[in-house]
Amino acid sequence: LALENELRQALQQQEFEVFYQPRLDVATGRLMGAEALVRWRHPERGLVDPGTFIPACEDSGQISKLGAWVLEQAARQQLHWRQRGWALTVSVNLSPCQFADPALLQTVQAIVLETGCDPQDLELEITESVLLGHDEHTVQVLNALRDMGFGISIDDFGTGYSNLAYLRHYPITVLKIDRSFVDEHSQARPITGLIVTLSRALGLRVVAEGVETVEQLDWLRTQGCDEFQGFLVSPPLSVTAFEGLLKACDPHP
Ligand code: G
Ligand code: G
Ligand code: MN
Ligand code: NA
Repeated sequence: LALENELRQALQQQEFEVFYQPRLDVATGRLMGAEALVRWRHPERGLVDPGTFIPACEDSGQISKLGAWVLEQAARQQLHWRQRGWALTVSVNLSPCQFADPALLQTVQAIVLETGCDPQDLELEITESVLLGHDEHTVQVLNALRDMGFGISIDDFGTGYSNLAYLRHYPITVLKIDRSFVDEHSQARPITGLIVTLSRALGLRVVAEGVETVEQLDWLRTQGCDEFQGFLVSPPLSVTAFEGLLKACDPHP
């Protein structure tokens, strides 16, 4: 309960901050986009990772509010960068709990109107668990988000449900390969080739996560993977640090 109150207060007192991890084209190394990842700048505990407070937000019914705040920040940031000549696709994580909220669509529509963002410049990351129920409500919400223009990616792809038939029932645009399949020491590495083949067959883009070494990147290139993110290039960065990277990539866009 203490953490619950603390989180509510943190939202009011603007203690949350959005970090961005760059996403690059595998073939050219060009900067294509960024994943928005929330952080909590706690007055005493410093920068707190989401792994500790996102579950608490989900359990206490505050994730819709926090999720909406992150989406709004990301939308404004995308517009700001676009106006300065950096055309980036910004992706935002949606918690499965946000799909249980009947107000999700209304909330997203209000953010689009308020910010004036173009949903085609944004991508919503969902997990396979969102698709498991296969309920009509989820299908309708995802179709509506896709119709608005949002890209829809499946995060941590390959770690959830093994029935791939569901992919055809949802308006998915991107598969994000879980980092466990990218690791050269993993027995599961051949799965990556399968996911790339699968995404080609379905007309989806494919993004590898957790790329930490040049060997992994070279290997992803041979697999025909489209984009990647990971510590090899950069961890998630504050806006200031991310803009430093933008200027280093292209000082006069
Ligand atoms: O950098 P990393 O520690 O940021 O993220 C840890 C986990 O927290 C990841 O699984 C990530 O998807 C999740 N996460 C980060 N930001 C958000 C967010 O804004 N919303 C949701 N639902 N999850 C997030
Ligand atoms: O579940 P999701 O994919 O949204 O989580 C993103 C998480 O992965 C964040 O915690 C982020 O900090 C972390 N991450 C990003 N790049 C790397 C990487 O190259 N290696 C590892 N181990 N974690 C990474
Ligand atoms: Mn993600
Ligand atoms: Na992921």
